[in-house]
Amino acid sequence: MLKQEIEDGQASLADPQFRADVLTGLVLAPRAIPARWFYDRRGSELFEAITDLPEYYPTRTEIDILAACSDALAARVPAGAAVVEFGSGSSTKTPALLRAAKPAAYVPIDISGDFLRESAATVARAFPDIAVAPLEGDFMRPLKLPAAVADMPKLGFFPGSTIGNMGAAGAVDLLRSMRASLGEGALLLIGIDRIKSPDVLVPAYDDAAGVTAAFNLNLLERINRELGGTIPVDAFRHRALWNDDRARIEMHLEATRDVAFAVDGRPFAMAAGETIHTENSHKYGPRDARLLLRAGGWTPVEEWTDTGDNFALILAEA
Ligand code: AVJ
Repeated sequence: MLKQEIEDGQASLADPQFRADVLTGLVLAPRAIPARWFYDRRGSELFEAITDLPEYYPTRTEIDILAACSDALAARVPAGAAVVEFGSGSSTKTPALLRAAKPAAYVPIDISGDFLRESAATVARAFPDIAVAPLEGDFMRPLKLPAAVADMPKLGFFPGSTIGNMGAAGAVDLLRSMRASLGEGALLLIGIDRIKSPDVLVPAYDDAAGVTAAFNLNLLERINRELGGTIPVDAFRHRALWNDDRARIEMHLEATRDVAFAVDGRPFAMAAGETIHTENSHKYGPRDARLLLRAGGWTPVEEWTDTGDNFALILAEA
């Protein structure tokens, strides 16, 4: 087989949506690729490493809040409930929630089937009294929950401020489809990162050890691996900046010299200083967050924060 045929063969194994998003994103002005494509195996490992960084406060702050509010939360959750986790990934925050909410069932939802089955099995072993019913799918759209939980009260769980990756319109759409999946009267516990000083925010996305830089640059490696790309990764650098007008951290990949490369056989050129926009992480003030929830069809009922008000866990009702 010719080298090109082998490469074409590999390229054709890639997710067609990934290829489409990269090929269209590289010709947008400004260039942009959706953040969801960070999470191949290597990207997921790098994200786990980010959550342990001293500068990356959200994960540890949210876990502390969850531990501190567990009695108050338990008092709000009806008996015999089903916890439905959107984008469960490696389910790191799940044990703290399950200990507090003591549900009858747990439904982790994730797009990555491998990850999903692994973490569902881990949770099932640790909580033998809870029925675990994993659901493989894209939670951006309304989903039909497993029949076994149909008649149980629902508690949706959407931690990590993942909603911050979306702009206002996308976040409202997502909240509405969660409401459609969970039904009238359901509860939703959602983690939302607060607006705070750029002196805290920027280092959280541009750490001294360079893990976030590696996470961002891995997107280019993934394009090279899966889409037959020839991007010179060493000609790019990680940039993280606070966009105060839009209340968001932005991550970009900046070309440090003029570069020419191919992806899937198509040629691209970038001048030194040009960027590819790879992620937005929107932050919300207390009222902003509640307004967002209301726009998405959810009524806030209680919220918990850390002493520094760095991060919020909000409980809302459909
Ligand atoms: C997983 C989207 C919540 O925005 O803080 C962390 C992703 N990117 N460091 C975030 C991320 C760079 C993270 N979310």
